[in-house]
Amino acid sequence: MARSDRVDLLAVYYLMRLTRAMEDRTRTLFLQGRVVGGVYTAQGHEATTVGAAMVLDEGDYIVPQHRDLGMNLVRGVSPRAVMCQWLARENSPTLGRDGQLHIGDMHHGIVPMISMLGESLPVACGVALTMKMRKRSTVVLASCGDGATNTGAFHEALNFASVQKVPLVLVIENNGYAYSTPTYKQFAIQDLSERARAYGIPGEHVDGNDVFAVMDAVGRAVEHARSGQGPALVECKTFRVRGHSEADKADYVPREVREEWLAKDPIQRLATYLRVRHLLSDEQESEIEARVQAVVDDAVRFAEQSPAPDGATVAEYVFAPDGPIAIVGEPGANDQHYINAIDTRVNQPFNTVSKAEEAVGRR
Ligand SMILES: Cc1ncc(C[n+]2csc(CCOP(=O)(O)OP(=O)(O)O)c2C)c(N)n1
Repeated sequence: MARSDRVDLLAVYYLMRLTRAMEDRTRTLFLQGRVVGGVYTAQGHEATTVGAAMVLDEGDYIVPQHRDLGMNLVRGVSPRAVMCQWLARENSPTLGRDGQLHIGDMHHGIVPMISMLGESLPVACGVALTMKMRKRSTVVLASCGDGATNTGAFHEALNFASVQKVPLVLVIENNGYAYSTPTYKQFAIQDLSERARAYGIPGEHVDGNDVFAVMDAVGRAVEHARSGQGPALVECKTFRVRGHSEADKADYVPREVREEWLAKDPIQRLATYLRVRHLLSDEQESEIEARVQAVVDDAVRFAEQSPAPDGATVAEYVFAPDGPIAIVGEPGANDQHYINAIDTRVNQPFNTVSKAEEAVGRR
């Protein structure tokens, strides 16, 4: 049975629509001057971001990137939290210190992204290695854009993951551009999935605007990783309908390319599929529409009623007051092995369950 046969398609449809509606509303707020920073959307990616996360199990981890609102929503991050993040309010996950999706939530299995492209991937390998060493059947799903696949960290991560056979699934969201650089100026191969062969791991590419193709391919990769066979890669070919950010008009995208992709809108495609098969009635469509709007309205209202952070505390929570790594003694005064100089708190054996983990339970 294909993986997509096992998911609730109306839930998928709702989450894809919610993802788009959240971003649409933020664009409006941005134009009204109510958003503090930039707005980075992923209109057009919804089948990839929602579809990929839908096939995970509850205890799995994701390591999402800057356009992965859909993944965050599937994993249970609340629209209120996201809106507070975008409007830089104090009760956002980063306490109003970051206006983007640089958020993590270990209770929902979300490892926060690193802003430097590609750098999250070795971290994802580390999480996957930990799961393997703890003999968990947990899978780690990491994502990155086409541009990020050209960083050294991407290649080091895939090589490491392959050699160590860690349970990592890498989803490449190939939307044709890294900011304004088209893929043909980034790499000389047709499909990024080809890169998997260089590391001896399975790789396939799918239409990233077809949520069924995404769920089935990522589902296969997840099963491969969960069964102990090591990492797998899925390239989802999609299109970023808006600019890199709202400050970018994306006039480097040829009109015919844009039109071709607009005709393949992932939400419309799923709606048509559901309609033709009588899986989505007019009444259900209206209910979903109303629910999406109510959730977005509630998130905006909640965020706007939330206070901005107090300027006097701006440096708090930015630097660790008592970081895990301590310098022992004066330089040169206390010669010892590097490993011994590292505070014992970060030097626990792998099978030790930390306090944070106890709090989260099974993870
Ligand atoms: C190492 C690094 N270089 C540049 C940037 C600035 N930057 C952020 S997103 C982005 C575009 C990334 O393109 P891609 O990886 O294809 O992902 P997309 O934004 O298209 O989803 C750039 C250049 C960065 N964050 N990190």
